[in-house]
Amino acid sequence: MAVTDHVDLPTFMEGVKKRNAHQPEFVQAVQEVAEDIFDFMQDKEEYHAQQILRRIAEPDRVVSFRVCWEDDNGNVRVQRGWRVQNNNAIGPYKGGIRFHPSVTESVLKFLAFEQTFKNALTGLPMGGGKGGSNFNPKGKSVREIMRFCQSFMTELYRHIGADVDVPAGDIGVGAREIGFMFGQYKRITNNFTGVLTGKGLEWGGSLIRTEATGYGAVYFLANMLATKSEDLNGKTAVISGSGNVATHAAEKIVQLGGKVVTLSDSGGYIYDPDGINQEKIDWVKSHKTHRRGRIEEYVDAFPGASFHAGKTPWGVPCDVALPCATQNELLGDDARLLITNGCKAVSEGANMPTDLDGVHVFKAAKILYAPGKASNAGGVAVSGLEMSQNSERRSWKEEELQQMLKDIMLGIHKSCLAYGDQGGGYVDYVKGANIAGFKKVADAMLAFGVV
Ligand code: NDP
Ligand code: 2IT
Repeated sequence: MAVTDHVDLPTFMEGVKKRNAHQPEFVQAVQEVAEDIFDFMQDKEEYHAQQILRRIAEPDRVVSFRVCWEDDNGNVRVQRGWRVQNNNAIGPYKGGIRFHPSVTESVLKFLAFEQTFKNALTGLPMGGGKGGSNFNPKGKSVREIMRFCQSFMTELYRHIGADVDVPAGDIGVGAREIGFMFGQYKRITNNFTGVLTGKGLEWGGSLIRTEATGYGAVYFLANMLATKSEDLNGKTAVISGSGNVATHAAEKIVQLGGKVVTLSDSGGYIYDPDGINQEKIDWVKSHKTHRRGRIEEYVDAFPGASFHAGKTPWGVPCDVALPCATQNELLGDDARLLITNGCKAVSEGANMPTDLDGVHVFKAAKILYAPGKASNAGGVAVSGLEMSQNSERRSWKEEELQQMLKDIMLGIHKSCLAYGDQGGGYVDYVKGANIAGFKKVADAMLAFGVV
């Protein structure tokens, strides 16, 4: 094969920026991956010649559509919906749906790009996709949410399928919304098929899917600590968010003997010096999901705690930290503060919660730092197991699934070690995850030729 002129990293990124003007989250996600992949590709002519990274960083397609719905007062409302199908080299597109006013094409493109590597890391046959809308579920009635979900699916159904693209939940989309969307899909197509994951247990869902992301992030954290002959027993944990991922991460930390002292939402964080035990976690789950309340009301229920309006929890001293809310919620200064306060390990439950400056701070300090694409992969992994169960038309037992989740998280940890071990007791988990995820997708793409 002829040796081509290789573009260098800055030139590559210039092109990404130019082609994706005004999409800062997408550019950020590509930059974080490209920093490691350019190193790795140095002596791999075929990846350069076949423009593999350039191709992975160009979604297969982005579908954008109008979503109209009527609110309870009879007003017509108009939202924008998207499905980004990033890459299906190793399996059908797979990834969640997010409903949040901050959703843009840039956010969904970054999430679909990250999902491509994450899904490869699970070892299951899933490509990368993501979808969503700038619809804000806060303050909406359940019937409004139902009408929105039905309208969203009335367009989305043309683009998905059990062997084509299988969406799931993400911020603002849980079992209830998946139910409304599945109901509409089935109504339009007359097909009862595993077209979504995160379904209810009565209609094709999998045990432990709800818990899987948070539990998996803590298993990954425990795997990292084990490399230093440490565990979670007696460790203090700072967690952000108070949704699905945050509450289940908190639950697993408590089960493994740790003490969780913070949770948060977009209004601020609560600090509970006595520890957020299972009873308090159950209160938060019910408060946030059924009553759709705010985290600040925690201090009324548990007066030993304090609420810090408009702040993130990274200044609270801890041994381990788990950002589990949203992207770019942990900045460079937060990372420096965590390290100054003695934080030893960070496991990302959210997608890209640490900004590029923060990532560089964690890497330079050589702490145990797991990027979301490795540590939060437990959720999509159990989604993959839900797909297998749907194909087999049967349900596996909880113990089997718990063990599979643990094994998959351990497998991802091993892959990170294989490509991220820097010697001298330091593992660069970002590099390990990026290379291991990239390699699998890249090798599949090479097999397919220029398509
Ligand atoms: P939920 O909707 O259940 O909870 C989201 C939490 O994050 C809420 O506490 C919410 O606070 C907070 N949050 C959302 N947006 C913002 C924002 N812009 N600023 C501050 N806080 C915010 O979502 P999940 O728990 O499912 O998702 C959390 C993260 O985990 C996301 O990054 C998601 O992509 C990622 N993830 C989720 C997986 C899953 O299986 N669900 C799998 C892998 C990753 P508020 O109530 O105020 O909005
Ligand atoms: O970011 C993620 O991995 C998810 N929101 C879960 C995706 C899925 O298909 O289960």
